[in-house]
Formats: sequence, C-alpha cells, structure tokens
Amino acid sequence: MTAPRPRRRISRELTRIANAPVDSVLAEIGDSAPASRPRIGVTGPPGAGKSTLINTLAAHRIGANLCDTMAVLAIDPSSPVSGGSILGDRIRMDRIADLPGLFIRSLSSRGARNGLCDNIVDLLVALERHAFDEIVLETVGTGQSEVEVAELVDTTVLIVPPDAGDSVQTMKSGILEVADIIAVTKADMPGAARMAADIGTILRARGDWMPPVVETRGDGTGVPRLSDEIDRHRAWLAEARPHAVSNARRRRYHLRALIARQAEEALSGDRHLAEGALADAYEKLTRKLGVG
Ligand SMILES: Nc1nc2c(ncn2[C@@H]2O[C@H](COP(=O)(O)OP(=O)(O)OP(=O)(O)O)[C@@H](O)[C@H]2O)c(=O)[nH]1
Ligand SMILES: [Mg+2]
Repeated sequence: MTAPRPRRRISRELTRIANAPVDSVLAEIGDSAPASRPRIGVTGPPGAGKSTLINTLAAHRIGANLCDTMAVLAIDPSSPVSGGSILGDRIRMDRIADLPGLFIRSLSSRGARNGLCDNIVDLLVALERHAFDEIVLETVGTGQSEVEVAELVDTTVLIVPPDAGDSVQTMKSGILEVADIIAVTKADMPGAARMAADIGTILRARGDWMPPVVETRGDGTGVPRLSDEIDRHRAWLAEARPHAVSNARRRRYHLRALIARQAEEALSGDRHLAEGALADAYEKLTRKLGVG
C-alpha cells in the first residue's frame, strides 16, 4: 500500500513552476536526470469524453493494482491557471479525486499556439520527480497539438466521439498516424460502432504495431480492454524503442522548449531587440541568450 501523496504540496509546486521564468525552473528541477516514467497521452476534440475516460481508466488501473500511483495533468485551453486548486471546474473527475495514490491537476494552456502549455515538459519532469508509476496527460486536440503530444508520451490514446463525422477524413493525415490506440467514446450513442469500423479501415500498422480501436462508455464499459491495450503497447514499445531512446528524445524536446521560452522572455522583455536588419536582430537575441 502506497502512502497518499502530499497532493497540496505537489499542486503548489506545479503552480510555482508553471508561472516561473526559465532560470527559476532550472533552479528547481535542473538537477533531474532523464527518467522514463510511463506516460499516457489522451487527446481528442473538445467534449469527446476524455476526462470521463481518464476517470474510469484511473479507477480501473489503481483498483486492479495495475499501478499504485498515477498523476493526471489536464491542459485546459479556456481557463486561466487554476491557482492551486486540485480540480479544474471543467474536468469531471470528482468520482476519483479521493482515490489513494491519484493526483489530478488541470492547467491552462495560457494561449499557447499548440494547445499544450509551453511549459508542459517542466511540469511532466516535476511530476516524475515524485515517482508516480504513471502520468496521464489530457490535451484538447487542436490539430498540431495532437501530433505534438505524441512526442511527449509513450502511448498516445486518441479519443473519437461517434459524432466526429467528417473529421475522420482530416484525422487521416495527422493524428491517426501517431495514435497508438483509438478509443471511440460514448459507445452508448448511435454511430459508435460505425465510427470504430470507419477508423479501422483507414488505420495503418506502424512497424508491427497495429493501433487497436476500442469502444468505451462513460459507465466504464470497454475500459478494462483499453487498459489491456495500453499495457500491450507498453510491452511492445519496450522491445521496439529502448528507454534510452525515449529519454534522449524527451530531453531534446525539453531543451528546445526551454530555449524557445528563453527567447520569448528576452523578446518580450526588450521590444527593441527585434528591430533592425534580421541578421542583426538575430545576433542581438543570441548574444542576449548567451548562445551567439
Ligand atoms: N452519452 C454519453 N455521454 C458521455 C460519455 N462520456 C462522456 N460523456 C459526456 O460528454 C461530455 C463531455 O465529457 P468530458 O469527459 O468532459 O469530455 P472532455 O473530452 O474531457 O471535454 P473537454 O476537456 O472539455 O474537451 C459530458 O457531458 C459527459 O457526461 C459516454 O460514454 N456516453
Ligand atoms: Mg476534459
């Protein structure tokens, strides 16, 4: 039995890191070595049923002792940083909020262009330092972010509601190519089986991994199968992509994100920095960052 996490303390720490400039972030988590805690990304259009599914998935995985501790980070595109509150208003996870070993936090995407927050990697590393067995990241799919989230996690679960309609065609080129598992939610509604079949016809195997399509319902139907598929994918991944490769990829992503933020901080701190000839402005910026 794992001791309950000090949720309030972790939540305050995330708030602090979420609002901190790069230098302070590095002071706080800069000594972190690469660590691969399994990460599950859950992405899909607004209102697709992501939070509901994470709800039942967490209850199932913790209840069945598949993991002792789980952290859920939900990126909420609309609300401002939910200062320290454990539950965002929009995430319907109240049923599991008291589950021992579970930590839930929603965060604003702060208007970041890609629907992820620009400091998401810092927060994932901060959570990793608390040694959760699994970390789940919920993001609202806004085109590019769906694809980008796959860079940050081991297993990408794409959530598709039965009424997604035409979007299946647009999904074809982007997210379907990176989704490891597809969950058609709201399977109690008409069109779910049809949607699952339609997606099945356009899915392609990646290497020898064929993304499975699972139908789920808010009452938890289909969730044990989804959970099994997550474990099956994780086992496959352990063979196909060693941890060292995942760690190196995450580290590169993190470094790029830190540099991008540092540049943003420099540019917004000095409006003259971007003036003049492009090459001059570039030189001024890189000098300011100490990389020129
Ligand atoms: N009929 C039906 N409704 C569902 C099911 N799952 C979720 N819903 C409803 O769909 C709505 C959205 O559910 P959420 O779980 O909040 O969806 P979400 O994708 O997390 O939404 P955002 O985070 O706002 O993008 C809620 O009103 C849920 O009650 C289901 O299996 N069947
Ligand atoms: Mg949600």
